[in-house]
Amino acid sequence: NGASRGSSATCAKRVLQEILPLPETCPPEVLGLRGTVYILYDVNISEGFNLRRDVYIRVAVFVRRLQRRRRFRQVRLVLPPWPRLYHWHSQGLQQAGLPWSHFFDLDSLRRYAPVLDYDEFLAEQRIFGNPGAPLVHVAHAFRLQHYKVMLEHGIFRDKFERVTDKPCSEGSLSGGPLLQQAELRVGRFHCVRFQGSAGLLEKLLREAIAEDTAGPEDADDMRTYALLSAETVLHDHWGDEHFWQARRSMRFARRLDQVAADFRLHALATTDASVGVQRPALWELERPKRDAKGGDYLCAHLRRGDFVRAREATTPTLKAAAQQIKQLLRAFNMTTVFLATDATPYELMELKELFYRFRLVHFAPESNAQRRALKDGGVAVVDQLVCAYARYFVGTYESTFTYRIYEEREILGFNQASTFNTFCKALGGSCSRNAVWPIVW
Ligand code: GFB
Repeated sequence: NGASRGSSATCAKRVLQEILPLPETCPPEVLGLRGTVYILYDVNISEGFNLRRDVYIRVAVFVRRLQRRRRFRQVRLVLPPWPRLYHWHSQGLQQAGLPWSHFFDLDSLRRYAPVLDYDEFLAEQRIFGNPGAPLVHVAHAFRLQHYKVMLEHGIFRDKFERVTDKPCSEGSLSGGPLLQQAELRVGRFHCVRFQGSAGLLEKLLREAIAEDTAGPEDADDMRTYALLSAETVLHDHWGDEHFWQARRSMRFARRLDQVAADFRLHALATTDASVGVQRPALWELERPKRDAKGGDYLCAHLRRGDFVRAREATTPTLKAAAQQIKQLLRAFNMTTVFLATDATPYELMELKELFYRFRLVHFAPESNAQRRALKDGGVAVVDQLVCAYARYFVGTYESTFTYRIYEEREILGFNQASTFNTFCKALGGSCSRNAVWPIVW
């Protein structure tokens, strides 16, 4: 009913003026949203920030490919609000339900894959939705689960199946807290045993679409699907050029970049020009290089917290870590170490005492206002950015936080020897090192 739902000009104007949400509706075809398939996804609540970044890449590469299919030309990937993560300890900060724009440059992400922050998704739904019922209908939600036995006759096969032999409900938080969003109403909820790479999700979605589509007249309706526990899904091809394009598009929010750049300037006398890193404004224009020099400091990412207990065999003591850092500083004729760590204030004090002849620099927000603005997740990003520009980097064994810094330095153009380094449990011992996964252009 075009008359009651508004003219195309009015709708388009309203969208452009960004006066959403409106208590009025516009038909989806007016906005070019006809046939749009929204894919929501979520990650198990226990997973940390940096594994979540990797899960994003798996899904973004999949969705970008999916766009090539006629049925999915209008696909949109909805970014799940960041729940308060287990590692974000600070009290008195609003750290639940953060948008992706708090951490990442969405324009940059969007030049790789058609993503929407959750509030943008809601706004899009409201434009053509039913004004009296501000609920979003999720046609199918799939909670992905691992198979109990992965190998069949010794072979790993990509496969999935809906679980019918056990009860399956939305009730629990496992699968992530996405479905706790007040606006979402799930039509059909399924538990699905899933094993394989993201590409297999296309089959899962097509099956669901076929179940929902009664005839050609509603084939073009807009629909929303949710994938829960998306960390179950593997990369289609880990580490190939598509992985790296998606990774390069994950530029941090400019605000965070600026805080890190200011800190590098004031605390470490380092500018982009002095470190030999001049990034083009658009990630697509970046070109391979290996001549980044880095600031006159070493960065160490020293993971503490749960690693001290859960990974005792590979995590160095504070003393052993300090010995290794000092050995590196001497070897590279440097005097300054920037320490990125989730150590407690008490551990930090202990560390400072261990560096009495060297300069130990650590980032902490300069004011309460800055702490409130950055939040724990933003402070961690600043740490990663400062490490990314160091002359030499050493990180923690099997920490995804460390791995994301490796990747950042690969993009910035450092030589591999200055990047892929790992703390050992003790100085001088032989130990397992993190994998070396160089950038592919
Ligand atoms: O990012 P993440 O998954 O890395 O989780 P791992 C660690 C979190 O701890 C970060 C904080 O997201 C930060 O919130 N953190 C760690 C730091 N290092 C630093 C640092 O240098 N600076 C700041 N500011 N914050 C995973 C865990 O950790 O390891 C899982 O998420 C599990 O729960 C797994 O324990 C084994 O990969 O290091």
